[in-house]
Amino acid sequence: MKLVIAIVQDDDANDLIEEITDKGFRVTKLATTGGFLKSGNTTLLIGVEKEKVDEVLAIIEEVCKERKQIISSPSPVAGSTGVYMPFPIEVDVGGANVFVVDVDKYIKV
Ligand code: 2BA
Repeated sequence: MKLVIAIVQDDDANDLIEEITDKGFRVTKLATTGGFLKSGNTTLLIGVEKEKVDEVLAIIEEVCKERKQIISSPSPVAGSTGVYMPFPIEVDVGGANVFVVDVDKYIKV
């Protein structure tokens, strides 16, 4: 048995959980905080048979793949008195950090 630990963006978490459970896997969601940005992310614990790990990794890759997104960022109008104009900027979103850990023993009592 393996434990897949996936740290993903909050925005991707629900889609990923849905996809994982639809495919018959079991998952636990933890609300976590990144040490660098000190902002929220989501850690999923997925216990899975060894031969199914690649299937789980493929789902994570599909749902969480890095992509570009246009967001609207307010920018101060030069020389104005606090008037802000939104302007579009392209940012990278998505991606996942995944650890696959050997599980010595799993019991459910
Ligand atoms: P990522 O490398 O994609 O990491 C996203 C989150 O995944 C991290 O959030 C952390 O919660 C977790 N994570 C990544 N690698 C890990 C590991 N080896 N062990 C445990 N948890 C791990 P943050 O720590 O808030 O980092 C957010 C983003 O800031 C990172 O995205 C990376 O792009 C950047 N970053 C992190 N540490 C950095 C550093 N020392 N210097 C420059 N940029 C850094």
